[in-house]
Amino acid sequence: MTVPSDRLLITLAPTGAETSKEDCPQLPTTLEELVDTARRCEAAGAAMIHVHIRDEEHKPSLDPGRLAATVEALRDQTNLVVQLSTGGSVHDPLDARLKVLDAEPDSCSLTMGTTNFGDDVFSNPWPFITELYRLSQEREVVPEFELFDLGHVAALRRLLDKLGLPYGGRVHVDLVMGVPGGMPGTADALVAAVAALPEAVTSWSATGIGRSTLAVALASLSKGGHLRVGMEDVLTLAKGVPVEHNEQLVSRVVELGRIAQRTPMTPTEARDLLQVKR
Ligand code: KMH
Ligand code: ZN
Repeated sequence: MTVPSDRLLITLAPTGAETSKEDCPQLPTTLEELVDTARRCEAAGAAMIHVHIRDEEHKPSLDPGRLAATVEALRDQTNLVVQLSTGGSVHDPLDARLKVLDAEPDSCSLTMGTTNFGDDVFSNPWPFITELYRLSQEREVVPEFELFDLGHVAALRRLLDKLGLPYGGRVHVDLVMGVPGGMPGTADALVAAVAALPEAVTSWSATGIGRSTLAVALASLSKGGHLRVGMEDVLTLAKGVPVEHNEQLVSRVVELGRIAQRTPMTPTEARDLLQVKR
């Protein structure tokens, strides 16, 4: 199957690690809430899910048993491509982040460099990047390269030159824009980042954090890119209007895609695009 070029991959990032349940009770943090969100967002047009999990106190967790149970539940109750975050929270140790692959997801995020992250530092030293990449090749997990900055584009080029192509042979990138400390969430920055991508990149998506969400989504559609949306990245629909459910964010980009004459990709098409194992 070759996925037609008018298809739009929508990746749902429903939870993240930064927002607390206290501040945002509608954030899906339990397994039940996550699966329910995933089902609703799949029905609305999402094809892949980028997953961060929480513990029983709703705090970010990389517990191996919980991760495995989450992958199993999402596989059981949705057809979505399941991508686990290896970024975790800024407080997670590197060894726990490597162990995420033990849960055997279809895909994993792989951030291409250290970045200032608001008042914190999101640490991704080069030896960690290469170890995680080798592990993803060995375990046959398709990485999604997360680029927070233009320097991360150069790091991706270096990684591919040194260690070859990912499992499956496709190179899928997500531009994460508008993080305080990373590249700005603007059309100009998106155009510059896309122009700099290595030739080996076969598909790319973009997401704009907070108020940059719409500017980035529209710029990405204009450049033929795909989209990531969800409450990991944005908590308001407009100034003072909170997101009540992730489905609202998916539905909004489905509508933007319709205007841009892009049809949401099915999970089966996404599997083909990314060449995930199952
Ligand atoms: N929570 C951020 C520190 C990823 O999922 O790979 C890292 C992050 C990236 O969200
Ligand atoms: Zn994430």
